[in-house]
Amino acid sequence: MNNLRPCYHFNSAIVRTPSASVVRGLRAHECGDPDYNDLKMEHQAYIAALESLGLDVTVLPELTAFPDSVFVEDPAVVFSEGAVLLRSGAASRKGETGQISPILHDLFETVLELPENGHADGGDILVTPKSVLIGLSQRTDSAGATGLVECLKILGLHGEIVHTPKGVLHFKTECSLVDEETVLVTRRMAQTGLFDGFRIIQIPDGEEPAANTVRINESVLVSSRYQRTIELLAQNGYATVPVKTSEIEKIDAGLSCMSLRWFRR
Ligand code: CIR
Repeated sequence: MNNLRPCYHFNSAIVRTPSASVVRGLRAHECGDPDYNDLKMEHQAYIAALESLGLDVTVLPELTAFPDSVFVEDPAVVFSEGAVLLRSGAASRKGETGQISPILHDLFETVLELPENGHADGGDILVTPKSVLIGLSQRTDSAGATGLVECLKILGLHGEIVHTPKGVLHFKTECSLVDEETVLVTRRMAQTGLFDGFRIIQIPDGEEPAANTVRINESVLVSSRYQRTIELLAQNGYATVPVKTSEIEKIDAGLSCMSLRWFRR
């Protein structure tokens, strides 16, 4: 990337207030609906954590018609260089792109769009210092990934298409970048070999959902549910900010999916 700042140096974020309809959010396995009030509290604590790390947070209004719209990471991807509007591979989420478009046009000079035949979710995009990894998945197809690589080129960034392991919702469901040369990954993700050039910290078995952390400036946001992962990160020298995720996890979500983050010049 043509970018000398670490790719986790952020000063801005966008989030969206969860609507009561979030309890009908998509999920791969049924483990009960989330409790709306508890989920709202988790979301407020998440915003407070972003602000405590120095981010200026734009909070968008709730959208009843889109139960999963609290997961703003999926309909777009943003960089200091510009934003790209994506198109979800999940039918009920396609309309979220049009809903996030106006604020991106307000905040970014350059806003690009995927070609019409492609699908891609932001949850499949992992930004690393050398390239933007795009995981093919149930939500991101090769037309979408190829279109995204073209958009990234226009922004001066390099995209690389990889395969999300079968059965994993999004590429980032099981991995995150914790510093410029280190990733936190599940055993399944480590075995793909995709991160062979990185130092790998492997999630303790049984704590797989903890892999979706977010490095922001000097800290790592991590789910407070996974004590062994928090200890592992601390042993490796990372400052952690634990955030509750009990309710959002019921609809297959982790920490990265609830915000778009970038460094605003
Ligand atoms: C979905 O299935 O689309 C939502 N229930 C969860 C989205 C999580 N998004 C993400 O990790 N980027």
